[in-house]
Amino acid sequence: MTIAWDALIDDDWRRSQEALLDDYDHLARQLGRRGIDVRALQARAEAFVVAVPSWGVATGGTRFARFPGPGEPRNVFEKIDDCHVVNRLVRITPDISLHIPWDEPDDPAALRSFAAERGLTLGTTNSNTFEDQPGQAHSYKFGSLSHTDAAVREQAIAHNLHCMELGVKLGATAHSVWIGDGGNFPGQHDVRRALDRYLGSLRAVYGALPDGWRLFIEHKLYEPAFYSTVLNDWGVSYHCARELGPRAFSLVDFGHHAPNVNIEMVVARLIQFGKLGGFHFNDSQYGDDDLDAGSIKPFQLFLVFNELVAAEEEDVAGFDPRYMLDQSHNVTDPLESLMVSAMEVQRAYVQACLVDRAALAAHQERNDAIMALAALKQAFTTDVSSLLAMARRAKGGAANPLAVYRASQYRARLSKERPAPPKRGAGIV
Ligand code: RM4
Ligand code: MN
Ligand code: MN
Repeated sequence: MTIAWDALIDDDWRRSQEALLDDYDHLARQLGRRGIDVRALQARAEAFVVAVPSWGVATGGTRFARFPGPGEPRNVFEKIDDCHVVNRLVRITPDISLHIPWDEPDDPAALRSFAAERGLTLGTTNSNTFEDQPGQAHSYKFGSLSHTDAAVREQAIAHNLHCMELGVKLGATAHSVWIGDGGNFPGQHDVRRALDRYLGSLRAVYGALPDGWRLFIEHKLYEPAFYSTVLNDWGVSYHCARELGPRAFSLVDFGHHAPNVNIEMVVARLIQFGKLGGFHFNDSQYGDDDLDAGSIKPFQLFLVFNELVAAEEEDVAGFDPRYMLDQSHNVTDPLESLMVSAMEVQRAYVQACLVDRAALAAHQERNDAIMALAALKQAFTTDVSSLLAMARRAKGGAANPLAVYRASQYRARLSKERPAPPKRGAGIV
């Protein structure tokens, strides 16, 4: 499909530039009064990146139903095309996190160059041992890496090794493991032995980690297991990452905690212990809702970035988190959700860069709680929208990605080019 993206982006710019430049000048003066250089801040906004999940460009679903949208990608190449549109407009999502086997290419080299031609990389592989695949010898119904049966564990280990071999061909540099292992009934599991088995399996995975790679382990409180999970919280994740070795790290998915958990505290501790590997950004109201990042609790997202930016500015040794989105788009056009979410994550990052850290430290030293909060709120309430738009513009992206996307009629055209397959089921993605 040929869409004149550059022309659409320019049209949008012409329409919005007067108001945008006005807002930007105002922001520059406002920040100037606080001793902040707007250009330096914009450079940080431009350098920010967050990866998109290959599984996020299709409509998600719940265990009740999935309501597919028009023009859904039918294969991994079409998924890359969609990711390209997102990055074309927002310019901060040049990397893709790939789910195997959902998006396993027959020809990895072809996929890698297909992505590279679009300015995209495939930086992280994600294994899937939470469902069975056709022709698989052993079922994961009762677990995978922590299964009681060594043959099942071996199969799950082999799948992870396969993901990493594939990832090397794709140019990936990290492997991410999330398992659905756990129990639905008290007594179903010997919880200590299950964790021992999980760690034993992960040692084999870690041992096969390619040179220069990192291993991310992702904890989750519940679902699909509703009573207990093997890697249930960040403490267990930290323990396992430490047991495994220096290239193993904990990955924080926003939706995987108990309600009201102070996620910024979790983040701060993992930074402090040198084990923060990365993020799966999303938002939630009740549980692992996988709603769009920044849509429910933007202040929480900001507070997480407050910890991240503090670590970045302090040059904390080994601090190099990888940012990814991981959401389920059930009622929106997935590409619109991905664009908005990426920009919301970037907004939180930029706002956190505005925190007057010297003032905050002084308030903390004096135990001046109200002024400490005020320092954070000053940064959080600063409207950096015009700066984000200018950062996009500087990188060839759209001032208003949603407006340009809608003007392009991309989705309407896709629905003709990608007719829906006859049968579509429920499920996560
Ligand atoms: C899980 C977890 C994983 C994701 C799957 C689809 O809840 O968040 O990261 O790969 O969902
Ligand atoms: Mn996740
Ligand atoms: Mn999840």
